[in-house]
Amino acid sequence: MTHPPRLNAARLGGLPAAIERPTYDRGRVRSGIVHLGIGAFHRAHQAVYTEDVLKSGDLAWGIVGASLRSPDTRDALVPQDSLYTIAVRETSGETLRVVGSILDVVVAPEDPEALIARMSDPDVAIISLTVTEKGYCHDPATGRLDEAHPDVVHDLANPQRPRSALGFITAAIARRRAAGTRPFTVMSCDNLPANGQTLKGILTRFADLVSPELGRHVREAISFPDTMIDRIVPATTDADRSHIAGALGLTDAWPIMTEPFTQWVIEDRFVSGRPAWEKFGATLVEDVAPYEAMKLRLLNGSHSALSYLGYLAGYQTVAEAIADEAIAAYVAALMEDSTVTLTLPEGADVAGYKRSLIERFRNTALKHRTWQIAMDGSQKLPQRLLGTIRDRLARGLPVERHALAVAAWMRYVTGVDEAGEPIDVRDPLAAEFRALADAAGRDAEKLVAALMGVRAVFGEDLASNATFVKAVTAALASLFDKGAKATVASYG
Ligand code: CS2
Repeated sequence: MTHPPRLNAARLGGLPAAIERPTYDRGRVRSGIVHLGIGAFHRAHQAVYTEDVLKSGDLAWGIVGASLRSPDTRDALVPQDSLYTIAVRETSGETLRVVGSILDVVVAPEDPEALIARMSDPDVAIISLTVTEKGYCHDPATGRLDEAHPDVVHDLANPQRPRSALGFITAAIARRRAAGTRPFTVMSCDNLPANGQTLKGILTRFADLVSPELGRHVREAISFPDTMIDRIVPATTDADRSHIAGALGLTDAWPIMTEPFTQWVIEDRFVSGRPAWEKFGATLVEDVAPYEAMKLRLLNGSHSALSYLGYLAGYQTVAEAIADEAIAAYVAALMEDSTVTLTLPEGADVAGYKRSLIERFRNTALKHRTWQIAMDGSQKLPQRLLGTIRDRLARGLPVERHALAVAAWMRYVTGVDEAGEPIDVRDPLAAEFRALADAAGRDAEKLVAALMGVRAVFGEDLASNATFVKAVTAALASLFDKGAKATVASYG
């Protein structure tokens, strides 16, 4: 098969007229942002808001992307001048746009010094991150730095050759401070509760371990806005690549597939300025917490429940799972149960929000795999499900539906599906879960006791809460006996 020529700056003019593209002079754009974790989510979200800022004529905010692990994104993007396509898909059709806000991509492990140098450039005012939950090297149950994490241990011993986001940010802060360069803002765009404040706590502790003066400097000079970020971005497939090549007449090695919906709520706390993202749809507020709890508990909580139950029931994608009316009814009821725990943003139409979530999940043009969302459950459960469970228990409310989602996660991490086939469980604690599951066998009571003993996920309180333990055990026993489809039907 012959491929069409590669997308690049020189070929932009030949794109079909309907495809939006950069209209500003990319050669004049300065690098105001270094983004750590240049994955699909960033390219569908922050990079697009920033593209609109550049198009409006403010050229101070180009993005240098960094991969903290693999060279794949750099290898895909740099040969095409870091340009890429975003395909906004809905059941009725698709809109394409070529984005130019990313100027360059660097691969941290190949040359850690080069990344520290980029981050220390005086033009840089913001370091942003999408490194996923596990990239924070923290204890998910408490939100504190995990000082025994191998990357933390490594980075404290090798401050000039770090591996983790924490190590790179700290090295750049120290270097800028020594050079008298203005401080930057550190903006987390991951799905963590109070992501800015949580990162501040983790990073300050890390810097304190480097030196108390550096810790003080981080506390006083660096700002960490909280953000709520929302857009569904399934992993790109080879079928997507061929489809985009056909539409562009050019090969894009890594186009991004996403939905029309996009939302960004940002705490306005930037020590060295920021792009006017609010002109292009972002909401700047003083307190992100109500938006974030609503999104994490309703969208992501439902997503995790759908992914474990859906996977076990044999559904490949979220759209397939939610098309099962028993699952749809369960998810709607789960969201109702979560809603009472929320302090809503002023003027929020929560009923409309929940309806729109179900619609978004039903988008059949997005092939969002249940397996993709099921990844890293140990890092996701606390903020998506367990916080809601704690709040309901404290009010004496039943927790059966949320317990079913937790039980489905437990059933999933046993690593064997309902047909006896292996499940490729991706999680930093996957091996530990598998060993606990193998020892417990199909005994729900034993498995619940073993997994709830993992304090990094469940904390100190939940394992000794009889109401919760009983609810999870009953749900898990039913999942083992009757399977996910039959079980979910009795929880709607
Ligand atoms: C998903 C999220 O993979 C997951 O865990 O729940 O990536 C989700 O699609 C986004 O948070 C939506 O904004």
